[in-house]
Amino acid sequence: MKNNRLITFLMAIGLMVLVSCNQVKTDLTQTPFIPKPVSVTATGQAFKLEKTTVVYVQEGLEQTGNYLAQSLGKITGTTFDVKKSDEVPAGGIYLSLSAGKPELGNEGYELVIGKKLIEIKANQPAGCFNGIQTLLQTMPVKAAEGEIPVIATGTVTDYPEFGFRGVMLDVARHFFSVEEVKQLIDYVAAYKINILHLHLSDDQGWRIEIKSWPKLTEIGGSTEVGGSPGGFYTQEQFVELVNYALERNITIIPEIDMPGHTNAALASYAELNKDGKATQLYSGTEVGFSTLWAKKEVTYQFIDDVVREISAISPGPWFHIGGDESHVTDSLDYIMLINRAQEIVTKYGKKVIGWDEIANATPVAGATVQFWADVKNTTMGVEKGAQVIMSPAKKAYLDMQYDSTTHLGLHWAGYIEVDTAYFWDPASYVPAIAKENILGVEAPLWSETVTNIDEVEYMVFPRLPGYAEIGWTAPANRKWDEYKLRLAKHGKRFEALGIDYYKSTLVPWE
Ligand code: TNX
Repeated sequence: MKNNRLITFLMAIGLMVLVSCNQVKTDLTQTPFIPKPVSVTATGQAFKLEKTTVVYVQEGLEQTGNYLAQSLGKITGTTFDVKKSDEVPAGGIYLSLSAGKPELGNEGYELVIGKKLIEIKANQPAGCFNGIQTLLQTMPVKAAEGEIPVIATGTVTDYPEFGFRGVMLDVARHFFSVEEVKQLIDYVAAYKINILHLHLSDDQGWRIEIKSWPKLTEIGGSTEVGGSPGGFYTQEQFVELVNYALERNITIIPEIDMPGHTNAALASYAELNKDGKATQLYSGTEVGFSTLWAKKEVTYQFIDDVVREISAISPGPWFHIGGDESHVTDSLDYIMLINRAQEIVTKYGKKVIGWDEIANATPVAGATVQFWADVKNTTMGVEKGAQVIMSPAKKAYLDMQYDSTTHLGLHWAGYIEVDTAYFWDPASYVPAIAKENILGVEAPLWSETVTNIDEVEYMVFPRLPGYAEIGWTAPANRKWDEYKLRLAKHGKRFEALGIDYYKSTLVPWE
């Protein structure tokens, strides 16, 4: 008798567990999407991703469809067919540019999940790509052997708060290989990041081939912080990265820092120095000791060649000229050099971005200042007509330590725990800078202490999904207490991807 009661009790528990699991699987509103979409409604049924499911695409969406098929293949370990179709098919997954909703903009989408058919509709391929990322978050990163992923039915309507949602990697202090950068691109694309800013030169290293100035990489690329061999991207490799990123809706912004942070160039070419003597290579971590010489004409020939060659292989609209911490450049020289550099960037068809110090010069039309520390500079930039990228060091610097026990990173701007990283609003962070002046948000990872992709992962995750949400989701929809529960569910995804993340005790990881 006792045994029977126990069995009944256990069966009841089992049934409750089953029901609650199923509820999650059929209630789309329970999916822990990051970034949080504008709206999610559930219809309480389920779509089963079978091996035979076909990805259909409208003309022009072949690449996006292939990306989806590949991603589904990674989940299930099988391959999926991609077929062209101008008609909505009866079943499968269909990508089309038929949203017909201007409010979705260039990057918004509508994801409609039915029992037999999943549709992703957008105005542009980028919107379909974002819809794919949302769809992928309804499934495990890797299904168990024989498991058929079950997707809750319903509709997601979604579009971003900011069109610029970036991450920066400093490949100059430590060099990261093409494979490592691709890995980072994959990780951040899943959170709808659409900008990768590469800090390609600094005192410790020059990381991109310039055919007209070959010693930049031969000499300037030969070391890094700590004195290891360093490295650089050939132009072909850079193009490979640009294309890999573009296939994931990410624009690469190249940065060549000037007039400071230039020791690697000054060590490579004697003529760029005031006294005509090449400096020594540098592998320490001090800043603010180097400068290009603004009064020499060869300096502008150098900038012209560099900007010309890099612009020719950068399809994105921007060129970042750095401009930060030029502590040994005379202030009039600084203004002259930044103004001439801006003319050169404009001549090669690119829009200027510079760190907030460039506001001390005369921002050209269409220029953007990247706020990292100085409110006065940034406000001046806006007064001079520039747009702003918000990268406040105290909130958005991925190289800042989580707390005093973090073994990597720096803390000059403070410790940035996962809640601190999440809890701020770009549009009200600097009261004098209004939303209409803000292009978007970027989280920079400086690499003085970060040497390989595992260490990158540890500093980037789990803060990056929060920055992605700040860039995508309206502030009224963002609450830490609710966000941390969604983030907690992404721990399993990080683990399945092999991402070595910081297990903050502020997040109730599952
Ligand atoms: C400041 S932020 C810098 C970088 C350093 C970083 C370290 C900025 C524009 N300049 O040169 O790598 O701090 O956190």
